[in-house]
Amino acid sequence: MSAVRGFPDLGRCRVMGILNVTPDSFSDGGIYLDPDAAVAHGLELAAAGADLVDVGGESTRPGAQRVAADEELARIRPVVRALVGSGVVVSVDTQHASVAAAALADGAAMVNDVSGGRADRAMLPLLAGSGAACVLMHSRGESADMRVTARYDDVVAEVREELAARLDAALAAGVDPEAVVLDPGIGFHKIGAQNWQVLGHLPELASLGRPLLVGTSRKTFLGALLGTGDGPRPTAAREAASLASATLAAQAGAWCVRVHDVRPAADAVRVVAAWGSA
Ligand code: PMM
Repeated sequence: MSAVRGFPDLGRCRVMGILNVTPDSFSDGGIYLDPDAAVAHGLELAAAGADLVDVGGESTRPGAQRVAADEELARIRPVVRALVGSGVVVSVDTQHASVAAAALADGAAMVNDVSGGRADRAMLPLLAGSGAACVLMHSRGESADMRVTARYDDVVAEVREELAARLDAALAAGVDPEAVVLDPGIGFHKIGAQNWQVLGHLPELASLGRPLLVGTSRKTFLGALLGTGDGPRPTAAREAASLASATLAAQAGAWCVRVHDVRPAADAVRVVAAWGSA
């Protein structure tokens, strides 16, 4: 697997713990809006085995309102500073270059942009200038309307092509290829079976030559899989499916899995590594 600048090879898939400092994220919205609660949870994630903690101040769930950069920064800044000060490796989940720049100045190690550098034209130049590691995720446009954006003839080929275009744009802006992690963006402009098709073909995306981050934790397609006549399985009851999918992503060669429940995932990635090692 290719190395990622600033991240030593651990001989296993990494675990990224999710910390949403938002009022409206789909699974943990509102719980960690208070900075003290957010910092305490970030420290818990790290103690549970998160290799990095992903701090986000803007919900990306379908239909969520965009948040102004200053509001987003006000939410995350005390949290990023406190976690970095405690030795936690922090990534910042933002589509705003100014928020990314402030978090990097505060010691964040990575920028996680769900727009893959599309949303803010200053993002790729910032990444190039800072040399920071980054996740470029696949998504399409700003529209929350999946009926418009989740149309594919061949979802695997098109996600691969569109990720390749984001990687090319990053390199053209001067981003170090060794700094880039790619992410298929599970649940972003992909519905139902499209997510399973992408997950079943991760090696085709890895053939772009960069490590992959995969985020399935508690997402709607798992709720749909496990649903009954009463509707989808509720978010809080998707933990086993989240763990199974993170385990399989690690087994398929993912560089990192992004999860809410860190301890079981941290155990699982170690089992995957040991399984292949003897
Ligand atoms: N998913 C969410 C937010 N940020 N970032 C990356 N790189 N990959 C993802 O799959 C991803 C993300 C939405 O989930 P959340 O509300 O649980 O954070």
